[in-house]
Amino acid sequence: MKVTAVETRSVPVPLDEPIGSALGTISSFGCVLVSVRTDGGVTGENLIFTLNNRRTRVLRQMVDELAELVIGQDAGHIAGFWARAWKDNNFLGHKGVPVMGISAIDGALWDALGKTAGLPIYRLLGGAKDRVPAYHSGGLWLSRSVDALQAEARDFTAKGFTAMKMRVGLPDPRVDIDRVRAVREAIGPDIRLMADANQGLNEAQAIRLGRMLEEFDLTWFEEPLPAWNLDGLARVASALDTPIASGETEYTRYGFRQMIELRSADILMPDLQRVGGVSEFMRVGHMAESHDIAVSSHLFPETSIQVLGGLANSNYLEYMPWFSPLYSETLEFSDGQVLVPERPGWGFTFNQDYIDHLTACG
Ligand code: SMN
Ligand code: MG
Repeated sequence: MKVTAVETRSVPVPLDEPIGSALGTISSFGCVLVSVRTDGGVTGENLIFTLNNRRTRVLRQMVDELAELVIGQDAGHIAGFWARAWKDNNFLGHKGVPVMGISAIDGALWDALGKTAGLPIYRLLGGAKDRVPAYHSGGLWLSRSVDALQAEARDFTAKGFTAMKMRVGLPDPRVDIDRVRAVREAIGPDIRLMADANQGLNEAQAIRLGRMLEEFDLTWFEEPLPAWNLDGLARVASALDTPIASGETEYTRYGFRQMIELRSADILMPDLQRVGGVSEFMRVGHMAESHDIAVSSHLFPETSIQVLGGLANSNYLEYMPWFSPLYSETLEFSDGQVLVPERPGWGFTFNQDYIDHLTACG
């Protein structure tokens, strides 16, 4: 089966209200939808995005220009595409937009392979589990008041979530602590709580805040430092009892190899768009497995569920509802876990009517 065409489409996706994290304010996204067509009649789909719909054209152009490396080629030779694109991208570099372009096509090829085989991707990958614990990540933003944090946290538990993540990294650590205390009080001791500083701290601040946070029994303290400071992160990890989770801003097996060698984090959380797609997520996942390190996912719950279902060392799926309306199917939850879809490929297909509506509005 050969690839006949790669089609891309930019779709502006608004948020109901702007949200705040240490990364800045987010009020919308620019999604690039990718369709890889094959001569067998099967089409593989995938999605990558930018924050606030900025530089979406650059991202889309990268996918469009990588298409020549896959058109006319065997659609099932995904590792072959990956290696060709890696070499071809050398001059532009092996992080950032060039890798996102590879990820976009890689994921669409896996979806096409699954649809052709009539199997969900996680089974093509070997199949480790049919459900994965999930945490709610679509709230508890820095922009929320303490009352709103408590109400939102209670709402998540009422909806059946047994884990959730809040944002920290405000200029005054005492304010962060008051907010974490308020959420912990609202949810009680049995609900899992994570805190994400979104790279907003320096090493001294991270250790100080991390020590102040120890009493709240966090499941993890995420991305305390700028993503490039991997040795600093290792020092933070060794100074604290609370596990450190990081990796959403890291790229490929080479970046994660360094994180593992330096012991930068206790939990790795690759992002399908930045790590290099399904293929590279699995390489990183297995590398982590050989070091007894757990792997979580970052964003993209509809697609990440398939890679976490393929890894025995996966722990939490990040549930973020931002792109859910773009799909015709919905995630299925049971007792705080997400069931890995048994439908072919991702098990999620684009809802063309809604996408047409968003395009018309944007
Ligand atoms: C995050 C990622 C992207 C935008 C906002 C917040 C956050 C997460 O780091 O882990 O979800
Ligand atoms: Mg994060």
